[in-house]
Amino acid sequence: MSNNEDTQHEGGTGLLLEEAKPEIKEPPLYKVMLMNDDYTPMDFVVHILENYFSMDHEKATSVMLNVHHRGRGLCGTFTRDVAETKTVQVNDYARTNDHPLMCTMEEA
Ligand code: TYC
Repeated sequence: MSNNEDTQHEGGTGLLLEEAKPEIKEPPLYKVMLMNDDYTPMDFVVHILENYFSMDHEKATSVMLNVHHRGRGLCGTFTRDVAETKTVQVNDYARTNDHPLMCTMEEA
């Protein structure tokens, strides 16, 4: 089949109309980060990582300790809406429990 038959249609008008090429791009991804602070209990951070980021206890403990020692750490990488929802949920939950824990997002 020629390119003409494949993508262009004359449609009886005398004009050749080329089909728009579907442009499918991956959505941009965002990193959700946890910040260290001096007051949030370690158990609370582990609980957050298990419940909002589906980590098992061992992984959650290792990520929490990484944040504790290095200042910040990655919880996961998500599309924008999911990253925004998780960031807001974690900050709201921390504030509800009177902890200063900070969760942020940034472009991956
Ligand atoms: N630094 C906190 C403590 O010593 C624990 C902690 C870890 C806090 C990770 C926040 O994102 C955090 N209790």
